[in-house]
Amino acid sequence: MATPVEKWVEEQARLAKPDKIHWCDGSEEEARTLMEIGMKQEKIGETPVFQELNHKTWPNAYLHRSHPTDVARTEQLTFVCHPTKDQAGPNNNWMDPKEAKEKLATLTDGCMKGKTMYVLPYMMGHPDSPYAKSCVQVTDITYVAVSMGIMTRMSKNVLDKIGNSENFVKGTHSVGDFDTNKRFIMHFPQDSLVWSIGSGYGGNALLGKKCISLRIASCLGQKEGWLAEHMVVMGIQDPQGKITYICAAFPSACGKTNLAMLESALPGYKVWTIGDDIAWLNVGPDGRLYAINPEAGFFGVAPGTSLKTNPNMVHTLKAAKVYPTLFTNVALDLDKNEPWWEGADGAVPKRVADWQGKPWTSEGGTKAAHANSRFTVSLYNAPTLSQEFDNPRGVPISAILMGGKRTQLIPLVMEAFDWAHGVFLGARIGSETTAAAAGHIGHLRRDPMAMLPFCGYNMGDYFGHWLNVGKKLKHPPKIYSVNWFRTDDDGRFIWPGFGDNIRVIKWILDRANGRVGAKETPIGLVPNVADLDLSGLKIAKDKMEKLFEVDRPGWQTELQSIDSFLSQFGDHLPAEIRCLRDDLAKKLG
Ligand code: OXD
Ligand code: MN
Repeated sequence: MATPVEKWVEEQARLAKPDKIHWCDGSEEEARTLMEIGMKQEKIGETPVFQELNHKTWPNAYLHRSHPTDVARTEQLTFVCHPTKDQAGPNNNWMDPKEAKEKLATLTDGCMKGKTMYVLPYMMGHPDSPYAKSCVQVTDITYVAVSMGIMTRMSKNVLDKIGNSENFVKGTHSVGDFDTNKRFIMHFPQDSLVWSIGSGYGGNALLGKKCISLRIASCLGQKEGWLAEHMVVMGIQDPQGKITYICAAFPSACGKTNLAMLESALPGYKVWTIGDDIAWLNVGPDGRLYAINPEAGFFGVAPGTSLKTNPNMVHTLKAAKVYPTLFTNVALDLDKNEPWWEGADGAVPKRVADWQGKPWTSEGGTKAAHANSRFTVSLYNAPTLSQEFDNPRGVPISAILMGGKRTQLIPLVMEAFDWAHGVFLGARIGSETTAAAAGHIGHLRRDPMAMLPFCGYNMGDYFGHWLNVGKKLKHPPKIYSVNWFRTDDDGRFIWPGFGDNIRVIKWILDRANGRVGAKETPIGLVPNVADLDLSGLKIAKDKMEKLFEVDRPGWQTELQSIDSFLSQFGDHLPAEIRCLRDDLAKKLG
């Protein structure tokens, strides 16, 4: 008798009509075979799917050049198909599930003719974790199969674990013919299903990532009483050797990966990485909030990564202990056959091919690497990997940081008065947009908890769910708004960021341990500048103070912008959030 997984795979194959079906086991050996196929047989246009890089200097590294129209998440083509539009909320594109499935079935019909269908059984989370989810994806490109091997815990054991159960999250994926008019990333929370066609880009095609671990998981979390969040999870070891765990939510390309493996500028502090993008947060038996990272790899932005900005990532990329390391849409140093990007270490190479393989010079006014070029690498290669990474119970969280890229107004750090106020801080997070999603760059967009593109249901209800989770916590973590990106009158960043962010984190740990006080302002609790460890930093006192001043007229304008954003959620916006908003208005006068 066929198992539910086998039946589902048969159904997918009947529709997509592949020549062959290959069940993956996630092994290193299998990855090598898939890389060979990607280098020798499979092509996107005229370009092989993989190209071997210089393994003397970049062990086990490969270059992937995507279809030129397929370089970022396409939010306009991403849908969440709940039975009603209201359930999806104004934060999601919505299509009736029946209509969506008919559309996708037409596009999928025969889309794998002449190709192999790879079946990927994988876990999000450690297989022994009570919080993990069993998943199965089908795909028709080696790039996705290998990337999923890096990013998840893929193994045939998952099939045994699922056994005769219907309880697994399904992902059906095909690159189709990369036609943007036939590209859709559709989510069906009721069926625990993601159906994606027409794109091979990470966030659109590695379905375990944004689609399942955030959009589908957020819906599961709402039902089951937990939170799926766009957050870093990290441990900070203090000079006494005590490790405190925190989470941090930032929109895409705001430095989450750098933060997750930061090299401390303060002596005696050390960061241990658990995750750089996604956290699943559950209320533990002791009433504390526990975090796991459901992923097993990094899918990070390459440009700007160097020994100066993120030495631990450079070491990770060269470690090659586990699985291949993939570089997508970076430039190529033609003399050395090495990956290159703007902001990489060393001088600009003499002969460079850009991300599309075209000859490039620095005089041409274009970037050699795509602004959203990426690396995909196993977390097990990271020298900063936390010993708790594989702990099935996760780690207890003492503080949650939330922030965005704001060049004005928002203080460097500010503590919420309590959990509910923290939810309000998170609900109004805004960020100047980056290259991780297709569209304009540099506009302010509200991005609550950095989840706007990833919350799989009405965000008004999501704020309510956050409030409810808080009520179940006996020891809720403190919530902080942070902003590393304030600029001065000349447009220069005031705060050095990167390894110096540990100074802000130290204050947060000091707060958690009751070692320092804070100043109450209408917007939240800010540090007394004297309590921040600024040793060795040269920032003028007036500039430092500017980082914490409350600019009332600026906040009045901000409040209007927050109001117009939150008003779209209508009755779904919890009364508690409305009260907190009115409170803020009153305090600002
Ligand atoms: C990502 C993103 O890829 O947020 O992590 O876009
Ligand atoms: Mn992300």
